[in-house]
Formats: sequence, structure tokens, C-alpha cells
Amino acid sequence: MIRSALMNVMTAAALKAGRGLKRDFGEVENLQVSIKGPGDFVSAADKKSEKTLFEELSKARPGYGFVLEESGIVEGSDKSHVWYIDPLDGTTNFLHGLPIFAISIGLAREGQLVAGLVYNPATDDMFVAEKGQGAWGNSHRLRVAARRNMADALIGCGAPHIGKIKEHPRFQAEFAAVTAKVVNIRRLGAAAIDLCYVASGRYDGFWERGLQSWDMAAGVHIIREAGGYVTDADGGTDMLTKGSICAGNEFVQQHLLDLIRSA
Ligand code: 2AM
Ligand code: CA
Repeated sequence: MIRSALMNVMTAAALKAGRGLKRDFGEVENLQVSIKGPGDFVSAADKKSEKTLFEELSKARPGYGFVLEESGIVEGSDKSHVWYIDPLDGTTNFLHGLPIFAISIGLAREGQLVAGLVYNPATDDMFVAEKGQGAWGNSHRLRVAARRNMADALIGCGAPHIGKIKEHPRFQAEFAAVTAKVVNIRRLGAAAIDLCYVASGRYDGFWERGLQSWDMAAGVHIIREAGGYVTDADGGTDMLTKGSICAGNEFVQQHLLDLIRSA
């Protein structure tokens, strides 16, 4: 467990927003059968979650800046701190009644990630990390998996949706290259949770393109504090600006990166 003032603030905000999301998730199932579907309802749930997170974090840490999925950039008077917030990662899952979604909160200080939290209110799974204090999942210390054989590695990925059809050929080539070398592939649909699964050793590695900074900031920090390695798809450290990510332990990350670069 991390007992710090910062983590208390982050956890309290996530639990408050999470209560609302969980309530709304309970309604989604009933809306599947309506002609209009749950689209507008989910969009409102997403915005409500963001409003709660913004208000709670602004109250507790006045002046910090924000990068928010729904509202964009909010400059703060304190130029050295920025929150990266995804109020509902895994929106498509939420919309379809799949309990794989999360609130993701990352904090950067002077441009360096220093804290991360990913919370799935449907399963009550909470992943947190703070610089120098390790990564934790529901009060257990997290460590990336130790596997050093790609043929034993379970690899997660994210696929571009129908609106990004131009990205499909590259994804399919990468998918083929990775499938040929690893034990199998998984695709959950919530990048923040996928990254925590790398941190907890459930996945040996993960890659995805077309993400945003708020999808990744918390998860990147949590993986690093769990002893893992993270780069963008070109092998650099510009994940948050390039929107691509490749993660794993030192061995798997390097081999996975080689596979997707050669695809
Ligand atoms: P979201 O649910 O917050 O949109 C799925 O592969 C992952 O991609 C999810 O984490 C999803 O986050 C993210 N993603 C980023 N941009 C997206 C977009 N424009 N449409 C759908 N998913 C997106
Ligand atoms: Ca997201």
C-alpha cells in the first residue's frame, strides 16, 4: 500500500467518480434493448466522471494543470504539475455491458510521470504507483513477469476501430508477426487496464498504436514502478506524444518491439 497524501487524494477522487460509473454501468444493460441504445447515456456518464475527477483534484491540489479526454487542456497556475485523466477508459466495453473499463489518473511533475492510478469500479480493482514507492494492485506489490522466452509469452494488444480503417493493414501485419512467435494474444479494449496487466505479470507484454496521453500516463508509471520497460513503437520514450506503446519486462519489451518494427 502507498500511504501518502498524494495517493489519498487520487484514491478519494477515483472512488467518488467510480461510484457514479458503477451506478451508470448497472443501467447500461437495460438500455441495450432500447432503439436508441445506451450511447448518449454512456457519453453523459463519461462527462460526469470527468467533472467529479476535475472538481475533486482541483480542490485538493489547486493550480495543477489538466489534460482531460473530454474537456482537453486546462492550464493551471502551477506550471510544474499536470494531471492526465481518462474518466472512462474502455468506453466501448462499458457501452456493451462488459465490465472491463477504468478511471485512469496520471500525474507528471516537471514533465516526468510521478504517480498513476487505474481503477475499475465494476470489479473494484485498484492499481496505483508513486515514484520510488513501487506499484500496487489491491494492496499487493506488483512485479512484471519474469519470462524470457517469447514462445511462452502472453501478449496483449489494442486494435484500431472501424473509424481508423487506414491503420488496419499495419495492425494486421504486426498481429501476424507477433502471433507467429508468442504463445497467444489477448485484446481487452481498455489500454489503462492492459498496462496494469503488464505491471502485474498477467501479460508478458503489450503493444498498441493510436492511443492518447490520458490512456497511457497512469499505466506507464505503474509498469515502470513494477520493474517493467516501456517505449513508443519506435523504441523512444515519446509514448504520450506519439500515441504508441510497447511494454514488458526488459527481455519481452525488446523482442516485442523488434517484432512490430519488422512487421
Ligand atoms: P477509450 O475507451 O477511453 O476511448 C482500445 O483499443 C483503447 O483505445 C481504449 O483504451 C480506448 O480508450 C483507446 N482509444 C483511444 N482513442 C480512441 C478512439 N478515438 N476511439 C476508440 N478508442 C480509443
Ligand atoms: Ca481511454
